[in-house]
Amino acid sequence: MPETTTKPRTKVKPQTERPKLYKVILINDDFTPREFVVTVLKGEFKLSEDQAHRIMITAHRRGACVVAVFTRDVAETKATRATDAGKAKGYPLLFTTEPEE
Ligand code: NFA
Repeated sequence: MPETTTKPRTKVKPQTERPKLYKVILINDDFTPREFVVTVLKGEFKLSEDQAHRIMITAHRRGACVVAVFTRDVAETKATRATDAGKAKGYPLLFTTEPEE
């Protein structure tokens, strides 16, 4: 009977893990001027005038709107910078972050 030998095998974890993504969410308020919101969206999130305007209007009508998704660090940095841009002008403009499902 031929002997069967088994080679030791090392289980390698597949390199397919992606970082969890976080949404940056624009919150509506009654005070921040529309055009200022558009300017911040263009500057911080590199959106076109058209994209920025759509997101601003969606937040204005529905209360909030997802701006974009990023890794956690990038999402938090951008949300903070965009919120601070409003704060610097005395506006209550707010961007939050939330993990994607
Ligand atoms: N609701 C604000 C206004 O009417 C505009 C706005 C939109 C503010 C989206 C914040 C977020 N001036």
